[in-house]
Amino acid sequence: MSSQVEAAPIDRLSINTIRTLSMDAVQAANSGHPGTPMALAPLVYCLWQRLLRFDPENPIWMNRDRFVLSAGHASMLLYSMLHLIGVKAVNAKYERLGELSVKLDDIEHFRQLNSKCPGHPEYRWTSGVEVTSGPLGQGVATSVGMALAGRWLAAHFNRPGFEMFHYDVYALGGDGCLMEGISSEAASLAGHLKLSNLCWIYDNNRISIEGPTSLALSEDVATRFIAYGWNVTRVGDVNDLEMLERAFRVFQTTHDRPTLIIVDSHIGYGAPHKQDTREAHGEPLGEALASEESPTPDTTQMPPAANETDEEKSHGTFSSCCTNSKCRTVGARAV
Ligand SMILES: Cc1ncc(C[n+]2csc(CCOP(=O)(O)OP(=O)(O)O)c2C)c(N)n1
Repeated sequence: MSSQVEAAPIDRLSINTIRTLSMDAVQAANSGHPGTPMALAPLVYCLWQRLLRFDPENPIWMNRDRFVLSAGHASMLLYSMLHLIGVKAVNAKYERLGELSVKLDDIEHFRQLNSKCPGHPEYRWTSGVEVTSGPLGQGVATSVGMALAGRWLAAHFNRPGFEMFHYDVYALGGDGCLMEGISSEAASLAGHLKLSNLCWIYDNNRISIEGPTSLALSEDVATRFIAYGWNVTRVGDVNDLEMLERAFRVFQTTHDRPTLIIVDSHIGYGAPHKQDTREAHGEPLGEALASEESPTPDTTQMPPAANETDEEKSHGTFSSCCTNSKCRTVGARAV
């Protein structure tokens, strides 16, 4: 497996910041799902940083690309992104509030009453959340309707030389989402309608809530989606940003069918004893990774803060988080 150590320092720092912010929030709440945010941090980073057409100042811009976190239990993945890219808040009436959608204080109160970071994402409660998710399959299924709506808007309002609507919809789900019948029905319809503005990302981590997915799932997902009429592509290592970007570009240049990107990842990536285990799915990792029955975290997988370069220390968009004295995201990694 290639390592994200090959990524540029600023990319590496950004990805690890998403990871550690997510881990810390779950730890502070003593409840939640750290493993998938740790695994998929590179994926959301690549998508939001390199591809998504989205204005943090205006999260309700009508032609924005939509990102749907169908694996709603991994909500800290989304909250970390919304916080770090500085998405601004609008209220339920879509009035701009001029403040961050997800403040550090919200993350510190993850899963607590009134926090903008409830256990599962809620539409119109947290700006930047496009779909309420948590019931597995719901987000991916809804994304089909969103892609369909995009096509409808384009057909009704676009004029030659004046394209008002051409947005894409990305939905991220795991084994649980694809096990649910609703996702099969929705995928079939998307294939039938040739919704090429729709991209599903399947987190193929081989682990679910009870243990290995082999306990309950042995179908060939790729072949099933090919049968639905989808374009199917694969990224063998979620830490490979270039391969991820290439897969997303394939989606963007596919104009006759929806795309499924199957991404191999390791739940709880970097946790010395919990990576690739069901425990990483829905349990806090422990007060410090170092106390997790191991004297030291696996620093080959997550560079410690002590090794930060000057460039990393003075990073741009992510700096408001990492330099905040209340935030443990970088310091927590020091060993
Ligand atoms: C319809 C539905 N059934 C059950 C659950 C409870 N549940 C939450 S997460 C989960 C397992 C999801 O597994 P997977 O998609 O592989 O997520 P990962 O372990 O990779 O985070 C289950 C069964 C749910 N949220 N929705």
